[in-house]
Amino acid sequence: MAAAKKPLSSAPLRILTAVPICDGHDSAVSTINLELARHGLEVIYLGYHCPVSTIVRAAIQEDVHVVGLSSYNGGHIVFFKEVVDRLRALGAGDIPVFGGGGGTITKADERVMQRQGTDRIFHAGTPLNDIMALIQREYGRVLKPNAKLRGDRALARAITLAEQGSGHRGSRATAKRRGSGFVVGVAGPGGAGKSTLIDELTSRFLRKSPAGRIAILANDPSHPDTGGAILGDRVSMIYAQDDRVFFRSLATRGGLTGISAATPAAIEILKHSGEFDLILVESVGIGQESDPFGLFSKKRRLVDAMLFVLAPHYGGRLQLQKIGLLNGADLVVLNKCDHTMAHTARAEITARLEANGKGQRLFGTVAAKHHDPGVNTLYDALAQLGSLEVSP
Ligand code: B12
Ligand SMILES: Nc1nc2c(ncn2[C@@H]2O[C@H](COP(=O)(O)OP(=O)(O)OP(=O)(O)O)[C@@H](O)[C@H]2O)c(=O)[nH]1
Ligand SMILES: [Mg+2]
Repeated sequence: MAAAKKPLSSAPLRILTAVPICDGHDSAVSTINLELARHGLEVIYLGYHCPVSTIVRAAIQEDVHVVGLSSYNGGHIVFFKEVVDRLRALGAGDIPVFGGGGGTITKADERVMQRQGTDRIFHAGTPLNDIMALIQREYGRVLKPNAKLRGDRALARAITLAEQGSGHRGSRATAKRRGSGFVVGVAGPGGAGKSTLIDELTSRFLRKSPAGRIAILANDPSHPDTGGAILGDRVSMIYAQDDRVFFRSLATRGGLTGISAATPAAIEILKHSGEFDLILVESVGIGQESDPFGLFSKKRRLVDAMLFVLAPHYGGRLQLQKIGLLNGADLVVLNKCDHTMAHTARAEITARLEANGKGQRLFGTVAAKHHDPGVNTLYDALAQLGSLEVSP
């Protein structure tokens, strides 16, 4: 089946998909996710076993066109209603909710669910092409400026408008100017552990700044042929599921700089809101020549500090020489120090940084391990750099 081609410049439909709490049936939604991305949609997938609060928070912050739930555990009538009710309670009742669950959701159940606010159910046997065509036809509305939106919803819409290139700055009038908005760019090769590390840093922030808020902008690549994307950083972050975290996934939409063209505006929007003490911006997995945050640019540096993450499999000393960002990074992290190659890697990277003569520190971490002492040391250095609150 040929995937539908979409020009990268048009704003793709964004959908949040998830499997409800106490349900591990994720194979259906995984099929649907791939198909949606093949049809040019941007999919933010939350995984299985998702509580209502996580789904609704994500729908609002990601400013999606629609929420799609895949439910096989038999609790659909109650669960879909709770999602719809909570969206409405938080001023986001205009985000439609639909779903599927094969034979476990009957036509009679659907009628009850529709009365409670669910848009529609895709029943067993519905061809995938029909599902895709209907979603594109029924849910692809243009998301417009809306002065009535408040809080995270207003921030999220401002970022959406920036993605559409309208340059709208959003919640200027409501800016509280509490947080200092220290912006840290996080870059490194694909799979080095950027998202895992950001999640662990988030857990330290939430513990050490009990009243503060943190924002995360996570860039992921769009598919070059279809324009679709599975924006997978959100699902790999556990601590980011907290009301004190504002998390937004951004697809690169054809840009090849390592970040979305809307990222600079999104950073401005978050900074300007005054809501956040710390703003972490993850680039897509990058190569030897990239400079996503403009460290070497004559124009403007996008971030206050840059954290470069490497895993031990970077090649050898020669490859290290070629990574330009090792000259510009404020903090350099060797992650996956649980790997046997880490010992040699640490020595090679230390030598590379010493040759720079800029006093750059190398931090060894195992981001996949909770409470890793290396991540603690890294967080303390980051907090010091950004003058963040550090309660014991
Ligand atoms: C595969 C499967 C499993 C796999 C799951 C693998 C995985 N990672 O997902 C395994 C074997 C692990 C499993 C385990 C269990 N399962 Co099971 N499982 C199934 C099975 C056979 C197929 C479900 C499926 O993936 N279908 C494929 C999808 C693509 O097709 P579809 O379901 O027809 O969906 C269509 C639409 O609804 C739509 N759709 C679906 N979701 C979405 C979402 C969106 C956003 C959209 C747009 C569309 C859409 O897409 C399809 C298009 O035609 C069903 C039986 C059945 N035939 O439905 C039982 C079934 C769902 N399982 C069942 C049960 C009881 C269990 C277990 C509790 C068994 C046990 N005692 O251990 C465990 C629970 C596991 C858990 N942790 O939750 C029951 C549920 C009964 C109920 N709710 O009343 C069923 C119905 C089997 C039965 N008849 O008893 N299961
Ligand atoms: N062994 C080990 N695995 C890790 C560590 N940190 C992360 N991982 C694993 O490495 C894989 C990639 O981690 P991510 O955090 O998604 O990496 P990423 O750099 O964000 O990846 P992209 O966003 O796709 O570029 C995941 O399977 C993690 O669980 C670590 O310290 N040790
Ligand atoms: Mg990532």
